Amino acid sequence: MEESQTFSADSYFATQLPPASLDTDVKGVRAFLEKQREHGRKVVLVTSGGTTVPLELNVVRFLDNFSAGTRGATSAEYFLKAGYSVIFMHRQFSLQPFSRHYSHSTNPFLDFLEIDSPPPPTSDAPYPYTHDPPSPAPIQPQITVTPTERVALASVLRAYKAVHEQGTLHTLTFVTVNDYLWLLRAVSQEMSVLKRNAMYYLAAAVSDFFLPRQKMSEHKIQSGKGSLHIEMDQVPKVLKPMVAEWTRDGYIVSFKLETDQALLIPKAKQALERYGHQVVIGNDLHHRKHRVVLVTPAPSSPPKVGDQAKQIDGPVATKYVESWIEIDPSPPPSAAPKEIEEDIIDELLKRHQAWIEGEIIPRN
Ligand code: 9Z3
Repeated sequence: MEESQTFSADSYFATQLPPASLDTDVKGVRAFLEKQREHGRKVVLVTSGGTTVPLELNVVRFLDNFSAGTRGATSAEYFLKAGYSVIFMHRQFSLQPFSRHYSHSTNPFLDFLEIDSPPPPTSDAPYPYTHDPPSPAPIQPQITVTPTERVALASVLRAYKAVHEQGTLHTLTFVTVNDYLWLLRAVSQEMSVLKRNAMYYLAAAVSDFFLPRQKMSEHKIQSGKGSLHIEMDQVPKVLKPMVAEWTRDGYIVSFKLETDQALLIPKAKQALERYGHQVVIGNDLHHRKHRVVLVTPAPSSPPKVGDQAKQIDGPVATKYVESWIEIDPSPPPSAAPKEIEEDIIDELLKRHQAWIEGEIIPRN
């Protein structure tokens, strides 16, 4: 096997092929953005779901990344509710805004439907005539929603229809980490015309390792040779060119996933230090639905007394601020259902507005 190499973003895009749908996707994004600019809307790119890493060119097997797409799909709904337009770039078949309430196994949709009309006669049903029966009139079944589900479903449906009518949601799909990287670069570059009115909310779970196409077996890997050894290369850290080249003045929020909570703050600080973007949201796997931490470079003046935020020291002279967002992990059954994304988006909207108004000075 060839030596593993370190890909820069430039060498990656010079050697790996773009997905076949890239040009069409870019045209769709451009048209969408034009419309949003006419209406003066802010736009957020939400990435969601996990990327795959194929092991063969004619792919039979692949490595996958954990993520159901709940964070991305839920967040997209709260951005839409706040008046943002959303480019929702997600792993094919992962959760999507609105339909997420009733898809996969979370809330089996068919269980909430009832058929009110009588069933059509079956072939062995007794027939009242001696002559040949006329062909039966087509029966129009009446389908209704279970009464207990109507209020919730109507509210989701109303929001879904309004978003479609306003044309504020544009959906793109990826499967592999290669699709994701090409799309991320292209969409970021298109969105850069919005300057500070653009936000990038990178919630997708992206593989750190991949197999360059030059090293992939063309056909299905055979099992005859015993154990399988694969050496993967590192996926380039695209946040760096995204901040420095692809986006102009955009507000970039990345997520850091760890399984050891003690690593969240140091890893978040390290990412801000390396890439120079605006926010890292740290979440640990097992508590991600009710506890996250927003880490940002400290403003030039220290946080005001009474601020929830706590100033923390960075590795060099830079100071960082950590703000924890938590919701009750086991609320009483009588409490209104609460999603942590509502509070995350609420906080980000304020910070993005301050960024637009120039209260936050870029560090680079
Ligand atoms: C996240 O951390 C997301 O919050 C989750 C959401 C994937 C945990 P679900 O889709 O889960 O609701 O089931 N996303 C970022 C994960 C990631 O790949 N981060 C990279 C890293 O941690 C940096 S960009 O190194």
